[in-house]
Order: sequence, then C-alpha cells, then structure tokens
Amino acid sequence: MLSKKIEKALNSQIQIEAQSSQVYLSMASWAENQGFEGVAQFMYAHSDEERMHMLKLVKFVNERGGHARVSSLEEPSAKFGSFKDMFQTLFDHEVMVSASINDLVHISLEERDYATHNFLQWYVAEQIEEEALARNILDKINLIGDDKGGLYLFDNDVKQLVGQQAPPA
Ligand code: OFO
Repeated sequence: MLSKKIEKALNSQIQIEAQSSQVYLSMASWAENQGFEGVAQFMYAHSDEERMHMLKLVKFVNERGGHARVSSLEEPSAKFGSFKDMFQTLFDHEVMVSASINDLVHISLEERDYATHNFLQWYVAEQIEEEALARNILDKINLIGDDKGGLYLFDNDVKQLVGQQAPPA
C-alpha cells in the first residue's frame, strides 16, 4: 500500500511525464514544419516514450492501492528558435526530470517504501540514458552551427537514433 506522501509524489511525476510527452510532441510538429523529417521522427518517438513512462507510473500507482490522477497540462511552446535551442531545451528538460526522479527516490527511502524504491530504479537508469543521448546530440549540433548542409546530414543522422532511445521497459 502506498503512503499518501508517496502517492502524491508519484502523481506529480505522472504529470511531469505527461508534460514531457506534450513538449516533445510540440517539438516534433515544429521540426516537421521546418522540413526536418529525421528530427521530427526522433521527437515523435520521444514523445511516445514519455507517454509510456507516464503509463508505467499510472499502472504502478493503481496496482499498489493508490489512485493515479490525470491532470491538466500546460500548452508547450510552439516554436523553438533553432535546432540548437530546441535540443538545449530538451537537455534542460531531462535534467529537470532527473532531479525530480532523484527527489522521488529520496522520498521512497524516507517512507521506507522499498517496492517503490525498486520500481524507481528503472527511471534512474532511463534518465542516465536520456541525458547522455541529449548531450551527444547537443555536441553534434554545436559542431555544425548554422551550416545548412551540416543540418541536412544531422537530420539524417538523428533518424538513425529513432528506436534506440529507450532501454527495454
Ligand atoms: Fe525523458 O523522462 Fe521520462 O522519465
């Protein structure tokens, strides 16, 4: 059985994962509008992944006798300036998510909820992957700068990353 404190913290994480999915969906749509098919595919897949992260939490909360909530979300930005800005926003967002997962892990230990602690280890590992991937992409885009030919190749490169984003659930 989940304590009220853990249930509340897990529900906040559900909202963060849902918000992440919205933000990446908006990035996908913006990239698609700019004609960057690879980046758009990558962002659509990333958005789906965040929804999967959210669903995993929803099911866990309900299985443990809590009530998973579906809350309202903020409208994400529709424009992201440049691809560099967009991937910087993605990286910053993932760092924020990691901090939130760390807080959750801390609360699970305080509450002596070892089942939740164990469940959260998947998210800890996932955040290491996601931050590394975002950093890797940012490094590439920093090398390219505003070079159009470079961006074209980058778009193709990013396409290859689709499907490699997630470790098995
Ligand atoms: Fe990209 O973050 Fe979910 O967990």
